[in-house]
Order: sequence, then structure tokens, then C-alpha cells
Amino acid sequence: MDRKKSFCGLWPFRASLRASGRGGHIFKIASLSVETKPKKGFTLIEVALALAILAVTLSGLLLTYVSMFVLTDMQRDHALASNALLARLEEIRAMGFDDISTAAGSFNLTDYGFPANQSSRGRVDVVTSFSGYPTTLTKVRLVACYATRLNRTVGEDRNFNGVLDSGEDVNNNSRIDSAAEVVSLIAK
Ligand SMILES: [Ca+2]
Ligand SMILES: [Ca+2]
Repeated sequence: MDRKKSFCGLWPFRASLRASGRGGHIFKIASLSVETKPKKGFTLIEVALALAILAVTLSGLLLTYVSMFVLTDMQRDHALASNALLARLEEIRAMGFDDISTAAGSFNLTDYGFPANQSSRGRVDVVTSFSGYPTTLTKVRLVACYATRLNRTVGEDRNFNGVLDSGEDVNNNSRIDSAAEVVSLIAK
């Protein structure tokens, strides 16, 4: 077996061996050349593609966060407006039956806990006579219109004056409507 060939074949690198001196038994490693694979990095296109994917993912997460924030804000304001309407309704219920009609008109939601730093207005409509019901029943409808903390207007009374002005009646039913509404029948 050729020792030189065998030696070079076993090592992971190539070595050239050269005999020197008498008898030729001393070997010196004259040079070593290590075989290495070329380094693999990311190309500019790969980096740009990764950044684009990251940007799309992050923008999606940000959009979800903003949507959740807006939804939470709207739920909070709706709860405050509904609580204000219920508090006003309790006052009306405590009135004498024949005096309930005097409660009709606008009122301040801020008097019932709605934040003063947000524009708002409540309104009470009282119907004392309506078809299909006895005269011993009065229908009371309370509605709240307000601006949210993010300045979105809820309800048709966009200028918060408690009156249905020209251009405010979006659904053309001749009354102020809003997502925050309470209706109750009060018996004599
Ligand atoms: Ca108005
Ligand atoms: Ca309307």
C-alpha cells in the first residue's frame, strides 16, 4: 500500500509530505491546504424579503391592537351613557304618574356620571297615549348622544343640543336615535 496515498486519504486535509535526510525516513509537513466550503450568507433579496414579511406581520398586529383599543373605548362610553339614562329613568319613575310628561326634553348626561370632558346630551320623549295600550300606561324613551374619547359621534344629535336639527335625522323617522337608548312603560 502506498503510505503517502493512504495518509493523505485519511486526513480531512491534504498534506504534501517530503522525505529529507539520509534513508528518507523523516517526513516534514511542508504545506497544508484545508478544503473549506464557501461561506453561505444572506443575499440582499433574501434580507429585503424577510424585512417585507416582518413589516406586514407587525402592521397586522398593530392594526389589531388599534381596533381593540377603539372597541374598548366605545364599550366604555356606551356603558357610561346607558348608566346615565338608567339613572335618569329612575328619577322619572319616582315622579307622580301625572307629572311624568314634564320630564320630556333634553338633559345633561354629565349630571348622571357621563364624563364632562366629552360632548354629550340626553333626551327624554314621553308618550302618554298610544294605540293598543290603556291610558294607565305611559311610555318613556330616553336616548343619549355623545362623542367618544376618540371623538367619534354616537347618535343623531350631532351638535348635542337635544333637538333634531335639519340633516340629523339619518333614518327619517322624525326623532333622535342613538345606539344608547332605554325604553320603559310606567303604569299608573
Ligand atoms: Ca341637534
Ligand atoms: Ca332618527
